[in-house]
Amino acid sequence: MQLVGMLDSPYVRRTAVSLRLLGIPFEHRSLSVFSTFEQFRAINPVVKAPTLVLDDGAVLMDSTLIVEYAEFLAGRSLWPAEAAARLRALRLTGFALAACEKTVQIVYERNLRPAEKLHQPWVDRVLGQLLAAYDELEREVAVAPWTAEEAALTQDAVSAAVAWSFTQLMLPELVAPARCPALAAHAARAEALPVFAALPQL
Ligand SMILES: N[C@@H](CCC(=O)N[C@@H](CS)C(=O)NCC(=O)O)C(=O)O
Repeated sequence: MQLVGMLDSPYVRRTAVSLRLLGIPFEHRSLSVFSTFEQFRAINPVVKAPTLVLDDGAVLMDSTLIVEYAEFLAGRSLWPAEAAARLRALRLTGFALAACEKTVQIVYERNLRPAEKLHQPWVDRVLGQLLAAYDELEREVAVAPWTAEEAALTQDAVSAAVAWSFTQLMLPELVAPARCPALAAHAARAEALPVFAALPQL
């Protein structure tokens, strides 16, 4: 199987980290949806990263769907088994994915739109949503931090660390670590783990 997309995409990175944690072997093809658009389009006409290319040539996109398929293949999951813990992990992953999406929207607004066409009310709205997602995550993680053990990483712990590192890479001036100390500490611990270090965002 090939995982196509660059690791500076939080969606590609959470997928790659999840596949490794699940023990699913894959070849990583670091193609960009921008600088190698045509090459990417030849693989997936929709040009979305991540894209998983299966051994029979079938193509699957969307990080959550790829991880779901990988969990099916692995016969195990990165979600907690117990109901309350599962719900919490799903809720926190939702915040992490929203933080990824809002970071990407601000980056695209800045990098893809001509400066004179930038619509500041939209950027302000998205930034408010981004900060709300991180504030919610911080509130929860400060009370109940995740384990720092690689073998015990759950999907919410993976996605929150990937999201935080991505936002710090792309928009460090908009979300200060001092605003979310527990989350920043979690991300630092995760980035030091072999599975994260083997799949750096840069
Ligand atoms: N919900 C998707 C989001 C994937 C996504 O938006 N990826 C970005 C890269 S970070 C992308 O493909 N951008 C190109 C585009 O949307 O045209 C997922 O979880 O995989």
